[in-house]
Amino acid sequence: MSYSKKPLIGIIMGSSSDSRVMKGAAEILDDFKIKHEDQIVSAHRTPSRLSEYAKHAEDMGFKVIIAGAGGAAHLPGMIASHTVIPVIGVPILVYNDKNPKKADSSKFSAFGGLDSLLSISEMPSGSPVVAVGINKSSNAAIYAMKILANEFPELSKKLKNHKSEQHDSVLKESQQMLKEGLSKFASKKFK
Ligand code: RP5
Repeated sequence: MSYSKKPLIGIIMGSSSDSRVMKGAAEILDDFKIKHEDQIVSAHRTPSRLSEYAKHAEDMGFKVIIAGAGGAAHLPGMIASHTVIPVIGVPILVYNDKNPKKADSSKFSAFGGLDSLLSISEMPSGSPVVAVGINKSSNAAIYAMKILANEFPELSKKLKNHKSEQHDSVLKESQQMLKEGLSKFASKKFK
């Protein structure tokens, strides 16, 4: 089942470095057969693309934009300031290994992703962006589908099934733990 012939969700990220985290959003949307369009838009390396992308998103009829960025993470907020399409920000713990010659310390954000989380969630009044947890791109995808589900009752049904699958899987694990005892259960699960 596909809800629309064209993508209704735009996924953007500030750098190819972010793709390893952002693919989590694509994977869950693919599971639910929701079309999405994916691009790299860097707020500081390609600033002119910000307004171009916002216009493109509106022309495409996107219902939600998922925007991931690390460090100063101004991409989600800047996109939100150019459009009324809801933007879900994914704060990314920067991990850059594009240049293997760099010292290890420069691969990670000095602030462990808190920098991106605060940059995204602390948008000044008037231009809101919602933020999921650090690196939680799959939650951004689920949240985006909840927005779409207002228009597509079948998607709403699928999301309810997803919830009950989560319920059943916890129940199954709990029964297993009850049967085996905690020590055996944990050592089998995390060998
Ligand atoms: C941000 O800078 C990007 O979103 C990325 O998380 C971070 C590092 O980018 P690269 O230097 O790895 O391209 O703009």
